[in-house]
Amino acid sequence: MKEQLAKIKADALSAFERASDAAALDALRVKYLGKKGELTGVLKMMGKLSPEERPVMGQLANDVRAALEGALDACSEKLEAAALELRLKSEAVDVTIPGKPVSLGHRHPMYIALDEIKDIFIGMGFEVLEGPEVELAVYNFDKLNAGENHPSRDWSDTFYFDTNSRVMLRSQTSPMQVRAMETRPLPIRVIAPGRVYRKDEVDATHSPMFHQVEGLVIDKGVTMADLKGTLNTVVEQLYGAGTKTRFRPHHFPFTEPSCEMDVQCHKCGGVGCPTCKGEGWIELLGAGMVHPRVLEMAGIDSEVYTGWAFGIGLERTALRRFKIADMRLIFENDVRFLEQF
Ligand code: 2NL
Repeated sequence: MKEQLAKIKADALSAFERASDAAALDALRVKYLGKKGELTGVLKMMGKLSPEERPVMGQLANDVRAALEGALDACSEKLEAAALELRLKSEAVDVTIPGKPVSLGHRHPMYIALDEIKDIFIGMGFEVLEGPEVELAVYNFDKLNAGENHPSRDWSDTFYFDTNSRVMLRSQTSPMQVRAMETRPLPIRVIAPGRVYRKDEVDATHSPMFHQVEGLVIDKGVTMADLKGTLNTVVEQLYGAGTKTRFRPHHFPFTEPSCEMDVQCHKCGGVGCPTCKGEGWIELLGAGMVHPRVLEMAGIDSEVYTGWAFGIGLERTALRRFKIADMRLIFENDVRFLEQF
């Protein structure tokens, strides 16, 4: 029996050492120490021993059990440590592997042009105003001195929401400036960029939705000289120092007098070329002195205050700035086109 116990101990210890994982080790535990295990099998034979031998064998059997249990624990710890090591190795993140390139978008060419214009005006102390694209005709037309029968009110020119022609998609960003005149303390220096809508057929130079920047200055003693001086400064910043401009008389219902401003063609320097259609000049914007009636309707005393205003179409500016031939490219959002800017 003593030999049996010694053999069990030796077999078990070497088997434990060789166990490759926790499941195998557990199977060995059952094999040697379990209820039907080898050690239990030997203990069951204790009854056949003499009373003198029994405690000696009992002690020996207990020693073997303790040795096996100790060895089991040690092997189990070893296996766990090895398994952890393996996991750490296999799950390790190689921080030196180069990352996947992220393709960053960028600003739309027209917003690049808009941001340049904004920067120039902000630099001169103007504030930027934004507001609703769905407007009341009162703000889009009436308060801007466009009379009941003004052609721009036609259903063929304007997108209305109701049959009474009260609610519409704004056709210019001036409604925001009217709100500024009604609510803000004077003096006022603002620009209002944004989308505007007119019922135009789509072609290379027209779109029923386009972008406009309007500007408005109101203060005591403001004259046409301020209009010209400010707009000339803007043009020099946009197109370079020394760029020539000219002002032609024009008509808008909301300004009096009104004008259009041309810049000398940057391509031919004013001689005449395809870019300026032989004119030597390129039309840039419309402007004028705010009509006294527009001031009065906004609650401003036109005997004390005067102002000037302008409006410029952004798409046309961007087309020229980036030498784009067709306005439709601006709105199609084809990345092959947009990525060029
Ligand atoms: C153009 C012409 C213009 C204005 C817009 C304006 C706004 C107020 C009062 C008076 Cl609140 N005028 N805006 C003035 C002159 C011309 O736009 O050709 N736009 C594309």
